[in-house]
Amino acid sequence: MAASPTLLRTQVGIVGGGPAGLMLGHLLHRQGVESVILERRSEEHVVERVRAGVLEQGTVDLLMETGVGARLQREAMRHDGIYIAFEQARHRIAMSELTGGRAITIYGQNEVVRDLIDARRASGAPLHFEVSDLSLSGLDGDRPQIRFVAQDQACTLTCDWIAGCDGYHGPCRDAIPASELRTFERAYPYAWLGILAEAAPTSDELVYSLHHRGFALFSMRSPTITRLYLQVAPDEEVAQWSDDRIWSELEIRLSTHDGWKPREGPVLQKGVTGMRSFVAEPMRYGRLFLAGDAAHIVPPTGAKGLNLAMADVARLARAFERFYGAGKTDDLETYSARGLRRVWRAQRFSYWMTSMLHRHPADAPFDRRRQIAELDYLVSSRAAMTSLSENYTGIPFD
Ligand code: FAS
Ligand code: PHB
Repeated sequence: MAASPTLLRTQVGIVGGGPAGLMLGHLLHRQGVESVILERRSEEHVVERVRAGVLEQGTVDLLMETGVGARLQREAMRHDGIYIAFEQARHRIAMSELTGGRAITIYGQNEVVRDLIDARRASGAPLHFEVSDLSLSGLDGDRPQIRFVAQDQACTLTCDWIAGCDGYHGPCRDAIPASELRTFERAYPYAWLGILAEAAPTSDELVYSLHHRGFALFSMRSPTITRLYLQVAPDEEVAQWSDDRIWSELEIRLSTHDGWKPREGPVLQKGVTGMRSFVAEPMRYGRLFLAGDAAHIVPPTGAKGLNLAMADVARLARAFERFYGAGKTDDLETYSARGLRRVWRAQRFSYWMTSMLHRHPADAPFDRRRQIAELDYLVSSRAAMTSLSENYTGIPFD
């Protein structure tokens, strides 16, 4: 490694090449604002990582309006409703009808990431994978710096601003002095075992199911790929679950009296995901702005994580546009407060969906009956279904 670091300069240094970092880089490039994206993992890892699958209306509109929605438009699946199932019966919630036409779109997070990387490459703007030893400094000055190693070369990137889009486990949030940060957390006594299967979906829309053996979710990625989840213990080992055991448990928890059940097929991927709610306040410290999972985590039951990240970077990009375009810092000043209002609304909705649809180990028979009554009320009340629909399809981006 060369003795002296390579010195680099940019307007916005972006840590993290997940959906938040890549989308922010894309929006800034369109505004003529320079940025450098630094990602720790390889391009293959970031693209192949199986995560979100449900896009809110606001996320789809953002991707379309900013020129990275062409493949989505060709390949994604628009869903105007979802099913809620309990006691072996599916109940459809006509979300579009109840929200004046808002819908969800099924398009894998890794497809969004692939489209954004292609756009970044086409723009020629800097995107570095496999960087290491990344650290931040000077956040409370006006020339913050990011030190990192890329291809065995130490580098120092001097920025006007830094965007921490490095997820829950990244270094940016930890760079904020503990005295300046408050965190709020809730861990759930269960996890999700998720599989990707080569099987044509047998339902045209998602099915969220509460069974006395636990939660199950029927989702999809395409006309040939099904995505399914099972509630398991928080410390469950995926090795305990053979494909046969997974399919028989899915059939038990999802099958309905009308004969509906998922079709089996080769399991392409399986993994266990922990469930937590987490919020860091504020979402800004000096010249550092946190966005996406770096600032907040929601349990995936409400399908909000990726969409919150997109809402954050849309708001942050507009704030940078006002700063570089008009020298105004007002939107930068309000970024955190406006972001946290949206985050806590998504936390409330995700907590509600999670508590309503999972078996809690400490549940008493009273809770079981109350849960069924909650679901029965939900699927028989237009007001309740409308409330779920407006939250699930997503509140318009601010
Ligand atoms: P990410 O974690 O995606 O990206 C952060 C990036 O920063 C990573 O690539 C990481 O490698 C990089 N990084 C970390 N440390 C670094 C360092 N020191 N230097 C450089 N780079 C560094 N959300 C939904 O909306 N709908 C769903 O259906 C849904 N399903 C989910 C299913 C699962 C199984 C999981 C785990 C999550 C799901 N989510 C869902 C939530 C998920 O999509 C996240 O919200 C989303 O990935 C957040 O994006 P980012 O904030 O970009 O964080
Ligand atoms: C998914 O398709 O991966 C998915 C769908 C809905 C959720 C979570 C995950 O709530």
